[in-house]
Amino acid sequence: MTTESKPTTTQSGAPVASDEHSLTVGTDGVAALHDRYLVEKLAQFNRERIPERIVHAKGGGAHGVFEVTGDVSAYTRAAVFQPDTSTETLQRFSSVAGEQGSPDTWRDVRGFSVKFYTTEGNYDIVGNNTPVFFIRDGIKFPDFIHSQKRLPGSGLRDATMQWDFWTLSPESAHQVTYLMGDRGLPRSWREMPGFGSHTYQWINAAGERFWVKYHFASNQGNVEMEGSEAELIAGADADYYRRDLHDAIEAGNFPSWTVSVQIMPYEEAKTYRFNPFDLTKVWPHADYPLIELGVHTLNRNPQNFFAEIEQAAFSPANFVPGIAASPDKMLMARIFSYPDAARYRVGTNYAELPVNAPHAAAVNGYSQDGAGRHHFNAPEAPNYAPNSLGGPVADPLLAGEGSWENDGALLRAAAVLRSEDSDFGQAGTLYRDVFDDAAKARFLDTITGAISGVQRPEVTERAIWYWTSVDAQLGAALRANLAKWAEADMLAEASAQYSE
Ligand code: HDE
Repeated sequence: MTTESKPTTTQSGAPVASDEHSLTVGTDGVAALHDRYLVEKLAQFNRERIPERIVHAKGGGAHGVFEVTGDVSAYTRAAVFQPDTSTETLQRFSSVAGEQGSPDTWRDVRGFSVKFYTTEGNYDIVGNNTPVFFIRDGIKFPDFIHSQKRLPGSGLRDATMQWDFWTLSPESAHQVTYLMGDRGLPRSWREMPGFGSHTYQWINAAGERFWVKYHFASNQGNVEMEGSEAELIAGADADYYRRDLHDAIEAGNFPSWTVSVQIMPYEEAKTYRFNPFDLTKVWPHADYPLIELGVHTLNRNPQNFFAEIEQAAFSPANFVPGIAASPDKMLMARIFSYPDAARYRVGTNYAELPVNAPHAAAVNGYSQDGAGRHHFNAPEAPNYAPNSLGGPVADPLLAGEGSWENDGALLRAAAVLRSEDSDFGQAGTLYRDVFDDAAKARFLDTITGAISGVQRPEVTERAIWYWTSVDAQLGAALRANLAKWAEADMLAEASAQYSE
């Protein structure tokens, strides 16, 4: 031990004798079970991992600040969004389908989660780098994810099941167009946008309600990479995005996003030409222009990745007064799912961890005990409500919850279709009007490559129908391209056999 070093101790603080030699009978004898430090060291090691997130397992993140630059006080009373407010934040980026060690640059949607440590409690926006999603009812989510992850038998990912699910779920077309387009391969997390994706409700100080969508525009610009480059990087540096974010922040090059909202008056949702709560649709900016809200900047790397990023629990259920849910079935399923996942993955009292607890608001309540509990009220505080002992009191005015009218029988059915509720319409617009010619060509190559892996002809045929429904010319080009690729494959196979 040098004079500067502190003595190594057990977890209970007592000095230990050695980190090199276990206690044995003689130099080559059996190990003693009562070497409590050896036992502690191995047992702790066995428990270092917590279950990885079932989706969005691979990610990274940083701390930051959100500064309000606009004035949306007419639409929400939320303290975090009032003029000139500045709020501490945590952001996590992620890939969806890959596991913890998967390469960052595999084609995928990217997660975009922001936790705002507001004075009224923590508010989380848990979104993606795309404004829409693959499905519109949460009951389909486990099936969708199964189809994108691995076959239960071989443990391999499988193009046949991916396309089987997508083409039997045509509401996926808009999001699959994003995924197979350039948006599926951002050059870095810094150079991609973020979206809250769902429609949320805002409530102002007078109790008036609005529908809102969040947009985070990268101030680094939107930059993507080509498929061939992404594949090379996947092999050379699996942590490419994580490293990029860490190094940029370490160098003082702080990435930022300009945050805007689209706002729909409450009543307009009832008669808008498509269901404005459908997560497979975007709201045209011509109808609902972007209104600037603020700037989000990431400026501090985590000191401990596990404590601050792996154990971070984001949840669309974390609302604050003046911000609420909307009648989107996906959002409702998520409001259940995220805290449930955190209780399983991190533990019953996950919300007490420094990264998850509020930083600018107090926690007063009646929940108690459970594994790992360390926050508790004074012994004289009552642990039940109502009480006459001065315990905390629930206050609906303070809570500022949202609301909407609902009427109808309890049933299982899709929402009633409106005039522009087609599954393929917005996907076609994205392909035709947003992609330029070069992007269209890359897109065709990407879907041809992906569908070439399908092993069942009826699924391939359905995939051609799916893209024909998005755009007839695209469907025809896909059919021709698939035939060309198959022929090239057959020729390559034949020449390989000939040379054997
Ligand atoms: Fe998630 N999602 N999700 N998701 N999601 C999770 O939460 C789920 C959906 C998103 O950085 C899980 O703690 C359901 C849409 C992000 O830690 C889980 C449904 C959007 C992250 C879960 C959806 C997302 C997650 C995995 C359908 C964008 C990473 C473990 C109703 C708008 C958060 C966990 C982070 C993570 C469930 C759909 C984004 C299982 C049931 C739509 C960014 O709870």
